Amino acid sequence: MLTLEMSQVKNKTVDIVNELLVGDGAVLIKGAFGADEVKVARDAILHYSTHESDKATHFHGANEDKIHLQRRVWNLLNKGQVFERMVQNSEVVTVLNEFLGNEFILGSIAANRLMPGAAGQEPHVDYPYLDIFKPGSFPKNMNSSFALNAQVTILLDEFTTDNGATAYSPGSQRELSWPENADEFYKGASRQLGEAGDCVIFNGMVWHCAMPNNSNADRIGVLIQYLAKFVTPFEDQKNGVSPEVLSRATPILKRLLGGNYPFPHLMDELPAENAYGLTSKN
Ligand SMILES: O=C(O)CCC(=O)C(=O)O
Ligand SMILES: [Fe+2]
Repeated sequence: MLTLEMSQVKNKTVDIVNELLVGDGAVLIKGAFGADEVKVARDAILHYSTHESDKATHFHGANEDKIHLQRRVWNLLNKGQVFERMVQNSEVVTVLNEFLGNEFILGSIAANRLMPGAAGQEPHVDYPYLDIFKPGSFPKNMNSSFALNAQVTILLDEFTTDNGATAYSPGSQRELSWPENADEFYKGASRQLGEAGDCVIFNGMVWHCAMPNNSNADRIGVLIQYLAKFVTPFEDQKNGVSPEVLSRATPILKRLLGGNYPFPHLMDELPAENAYGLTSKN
C-alpha cells in the first residue's frame, strides 16, 4: 500500500489517484489528524455508542450473538464539530477532487467501534456497489475504469492484526465484483495497519472488511464515504444534519452536503427560461 506523510499528499495526487484506480486500491496517510482531534472524536464516539440505542450495522454475516460488539454511530456531523473538520480535510479533498470529480459529495460519516470479542465482517464492497452480487441490477458493462465512491477511514486507535484492522485484497477493485469466496479472500488479504491519527483512503470497489477484535480494547474508526456528485447519498443528510451545523457550514461543507447539486427538480415550478447548456446562467 502506498504510504505517505500528510505533507506530501498535495504533491502526489497523481500517484495517489493511480494507486486507487489501478494499483492496490488503498493509500495510507500518516499523521493526518493530531492527538487532540483524535481524542475528542474518540470520546464522542464512546459516548454515543454507549448511550444511544442499538443501530443498524453492516455486513456482519454470521455470529448474530456478537452483533452488539460491532457498534455504529451514524450521522456524526451532528455529534461534534471535530467531525465537520474531518470531512473537509484539505489534503483529502484535493485528492478526491481528482479521483471523484471536483464537485464530489459526502455520502455518510459514521463510526465503527469494534469492542473486544467483535466478530468482524464478511468481505464486501461499499455503496453504491454494495449489492453487486446482483450484477444484473447494475448498468451493462459498468466497470472499474472510474470510481463513484472513495472511502476514508480515520484511525482513532492503532489498527493491528490483533484488534481487527480492516482486511483488504490489493488490486481487487479492478474486477468490480462481489468477493464470492470469503475463505479465499481471508487467505490472501492484506491489512490496513496504522497508528491513531493516520487515515486510509481506499476505492470502495476494493474487497475489504473489518476483522475480529481479539484484543482486550476497543478498535474505533471513523468511516467517511464520499461519492461522485450524482450518486444519491447513503445517509439522508438533507433531513438529518441539524440547522445549527448547516448555519455554520463552510462553502466546501455545503457542497459536500449536496448544496450545489440541483436535482431532482420540480420542473413545473422552475422559471420559464433556458436552464442548462453553455449559454444558460447555470
Ligand atoms: O471498520 C472497518 O474496519 C471496516 C468497516 C466497513 O468496511 C464497512 O462497514 O463497510
Ligand atoms: Fe466497507
